[in-house]
Amino acid sequence: MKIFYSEEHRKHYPPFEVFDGGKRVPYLENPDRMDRILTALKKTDWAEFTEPEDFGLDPILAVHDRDYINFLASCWTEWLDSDPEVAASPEVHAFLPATFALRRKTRPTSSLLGRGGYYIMDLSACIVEGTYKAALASANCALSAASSSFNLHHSSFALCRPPGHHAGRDYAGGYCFINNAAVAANWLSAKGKTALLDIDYHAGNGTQDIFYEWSGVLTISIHGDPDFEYPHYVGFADETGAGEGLGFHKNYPLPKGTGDDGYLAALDDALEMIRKFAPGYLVLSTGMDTFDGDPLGKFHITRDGFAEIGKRIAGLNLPAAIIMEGGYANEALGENIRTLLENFK
Ligand code: OKP
Ligand code: ZN
Repeated sequence: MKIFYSEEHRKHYPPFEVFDGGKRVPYLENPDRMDRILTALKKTDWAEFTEPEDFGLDPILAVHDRDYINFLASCWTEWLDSDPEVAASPEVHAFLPATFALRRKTRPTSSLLGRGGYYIMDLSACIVEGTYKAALASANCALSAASSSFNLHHSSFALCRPPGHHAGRDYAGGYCFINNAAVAANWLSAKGKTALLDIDYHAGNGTQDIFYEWSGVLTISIHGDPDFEYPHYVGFADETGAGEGLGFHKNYPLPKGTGDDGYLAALDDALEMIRKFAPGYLVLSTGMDTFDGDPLGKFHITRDGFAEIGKRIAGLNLPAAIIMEGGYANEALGENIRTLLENFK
């Protein structure tokens, strides 16, 4: 199976993020995550590592706002120019606004912090020198996987970092800047009917937003109930799409403590909905933070659970572009991914 991977992610390694309560902590979405997966996959005889192709900005601008992408592109150098303290020791700093715009009756203003608070939704999407290039390379991994799944009619894996499913058309959040899976699904939808299934522990709010009023891509997310979990304000069961897209979005908010059985029941329902939609392609937003003991999750999915989840999704018999999202139990991450992917090789 082709695995699309770029070293470009390494320089996106902010020195901190800010947790609930204002706690400044080491950045959880770190390069070690990729190393763990690389190590596990290199031990197999089926992982075929490939550099992503460069697709340019057009497929990205098909799902993202141009001014937002321009903001990502120049944010760090503007931040560096704006503050001598940052310029003196850039390695201990990250760009992070402290005021955020509500989407109701607000507009992006021209100052850097005005744009920052408008285009960023939380304190985990820290921007440093390498962020924009890493985000572009990550999107190119997803596009390369989409194109490979289309050309070879076989599943492929995009080892994306930073992840993407919290990023909307014009905002970053939850470690995400460019919505890799949405970019890939939008690209694939021009080739044939496409379904996007998001199995990350957190609701795929960005993906939901991007496709909400469109029937071209069926989007489904299985996640911790936003009533208690990040991203808090979206991902509820009664959100099913709007306008032309009504009926083409589905959320499965699940309770704290969900284990393999509860999860697989929701998954079976989701897979039934995908079968009825009868797509030609699948995009799988793959987060491993449903794992028992993940520092950001409250589910108890086991390794055997991941084997079964992979088996049932592979049972759709669709060429899948498998896109890496979250997963922060680094010691288990490599083997968990390998276990899931074994079903698609
Ligand atoms: C990204 B992905 C801690 C604050 C939450 C953001 C989590 C982003 C998850 N209570 N920080 O979906 O894995
Ligand atoms: Zn997640």
